[in-house]
Amino acid sequence: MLLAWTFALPALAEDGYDLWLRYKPLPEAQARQYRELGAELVAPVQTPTQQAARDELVRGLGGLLGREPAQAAAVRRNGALVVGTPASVPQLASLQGDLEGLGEEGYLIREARIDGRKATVVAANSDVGALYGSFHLLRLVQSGEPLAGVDVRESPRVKLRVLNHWDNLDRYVERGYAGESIWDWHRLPDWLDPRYTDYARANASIGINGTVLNNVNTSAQALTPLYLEKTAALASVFRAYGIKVYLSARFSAPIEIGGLATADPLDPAVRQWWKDKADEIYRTIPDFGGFLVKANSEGQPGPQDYGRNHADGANMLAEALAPHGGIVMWRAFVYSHEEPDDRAKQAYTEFVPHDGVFADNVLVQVKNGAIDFQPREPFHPLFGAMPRTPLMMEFQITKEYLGFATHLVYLGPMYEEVLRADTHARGPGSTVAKIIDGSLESHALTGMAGVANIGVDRNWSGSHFDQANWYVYGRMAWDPHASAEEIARDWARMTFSTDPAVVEPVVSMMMGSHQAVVDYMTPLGLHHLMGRGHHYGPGPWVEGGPRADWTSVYYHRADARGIGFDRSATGSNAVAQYAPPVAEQFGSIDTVPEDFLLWFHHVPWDHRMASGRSLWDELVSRYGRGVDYVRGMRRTWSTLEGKVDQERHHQVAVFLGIQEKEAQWWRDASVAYFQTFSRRPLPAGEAEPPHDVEYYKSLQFPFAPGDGK
Ligand code: GCW
Repeated sequence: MLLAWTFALPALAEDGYDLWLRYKPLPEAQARQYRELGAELVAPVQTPTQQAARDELVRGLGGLLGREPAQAAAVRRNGALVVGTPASVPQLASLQGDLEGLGEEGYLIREARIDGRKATVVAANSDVGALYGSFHLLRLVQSGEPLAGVDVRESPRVKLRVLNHWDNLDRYVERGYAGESIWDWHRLPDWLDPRYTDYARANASIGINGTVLNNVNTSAQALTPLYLEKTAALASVFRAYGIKVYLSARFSAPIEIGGLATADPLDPAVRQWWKDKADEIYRTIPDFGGFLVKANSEGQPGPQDYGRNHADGANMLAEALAPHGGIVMWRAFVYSHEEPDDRAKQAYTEFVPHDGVFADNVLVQVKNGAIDFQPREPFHPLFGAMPRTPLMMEFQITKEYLGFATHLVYLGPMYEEVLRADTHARGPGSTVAKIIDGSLESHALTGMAGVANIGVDRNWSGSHFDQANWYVYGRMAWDPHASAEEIARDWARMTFSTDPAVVEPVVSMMMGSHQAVVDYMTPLGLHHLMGRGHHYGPGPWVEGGPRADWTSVYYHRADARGIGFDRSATGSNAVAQYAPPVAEQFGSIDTVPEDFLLWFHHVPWDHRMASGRSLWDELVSRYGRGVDYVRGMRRTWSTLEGKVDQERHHQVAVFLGIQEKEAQWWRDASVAYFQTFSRRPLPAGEAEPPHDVEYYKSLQFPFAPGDGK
């Protein structure tokens, strides 16, 4: 009895806190191959980063293989693990030449002879490179990959790989679905929650090297001495893991906390204030990363308040940070109250004229699409349109528009779709990935940002599968050319099991899940149809209110004739912002991919689709297809009962049930609503929505999580 109870305990501990770094014992058949590797570890501990790498290896190999490796200064037996740089481990000096070209953060993993014996080596030019390599090695072992003949050579293709936390100082997380902020500001700087270290470990394991701690809609308080001291405390935890801290800067801070009468970027007193502020920050945090700025967007202050432009604003901050090596990430998510034109065009209109004018330490941070993290958007027309400015990708990891944390939606395929899109900026093959990694226009300063989905929930991300989105974001920031499917496989192996009977069904569920959410929420290029404010649930009927482009009717434009936003030459002509071959493809109803049909065109209800169906029939069938996919995921997941620990299995199963209900609700409400325009019957075999539109409109969710405040 007692024995059974003791054995039952570890299953209870699977609450998701350990993320993909679970290090549970490998099945004996897999563990056997690592016996020698796990016996002896040569890894220095002279610096905090070296210590972090060795701690991780001891923890990881100890957990996976059932015993901690013995630590040694020299290799005494075959098969040992040797980790470090030529400077920290003299035996690695012979690898100096091979390390060339790997840069500050790269590493190699291979077999080599050390001290006359065969060893597995993780070698790098810097401690942080060795830390990244250690995590990679652990991933191989976690996945049961054979190490015989291992030959890994990795270095990041993007320089700044950053999380953006939309966390307020009162711990409220805007668009957060995983509980309140993990930054316990009130108890900082003294109380360093152990969670901060685990956060840093998780990020370092996927190569994330920066974090913006506060919301882009920020209070200027974040820049006061009180908060800088707290930020410095977090930086002191993250430093060992190669992670720099950044802060969102409120453009009007010189007024609010500086006592000045203006924040005009050309005013000498304002410029001096920012220089002094930067000096103060770097006295407190010598390796501070820089500022992220949301200016003149959704009511935030900015240079345009003073008749100046984005470059004036960004360059002023850049000048203050430059002496310290800091950078400015200036967001292109702008749309003004006055601008009556198609919202999708505004960022391009405001930014392209300033190409080449931004200071060297400025990146312009562009959301993946021109509207706002919709379930599917065509790539943002700014990609390819500002060759002389480093453009940083902004992806959303938190699922503001994709079902919050309860829907199982793996974002890897969406990130991949955007990164692989061809802008044709310099002829065919000018992918977004090549703009982000700087290779297309030879930019050395490159970056990717992901809006974090992290909160105090035990499982960090609000659901077990949302951890995969944090994971894939990091891996794609490291390598924007990487494959979403391979990353899903790595994640599933580390997170659930190395058993292919678990991994393959899980990967297949994940890979189709993005298309499914597009289908049941916004098929065929529809967008921005969610509930007002909180963005929970369907709201295709949303109209009125302060501005047209915060409604749904502005975007879908359904009428008796058809549906969709005409952005072709006969409409807003947003297509003209793309390079000519793309503009041509998107601009014609005959050549636009069906996935973007209603994004770019107002299409008659009886338009013939590739399937042979009318647009109306196709639309209804896409909605149904999305719901069916969720049903399929439920079935697949139920077959994994007993193969995945009970606690996590149960929560995923329940969440899939919520997802199915909500997918059905999206489908029913949308079909009922659009039918009032199409006035057509549902295609054969499609169920009538159980309620009329008035019912769906009447549903209210005043306390849905994550709304902006
Ligand atoms: O996606 C929208 C969100 C806002 C957010 C804004 C932005 C932080 O609804 O909550 O504000 O975009 O990206 O600035």
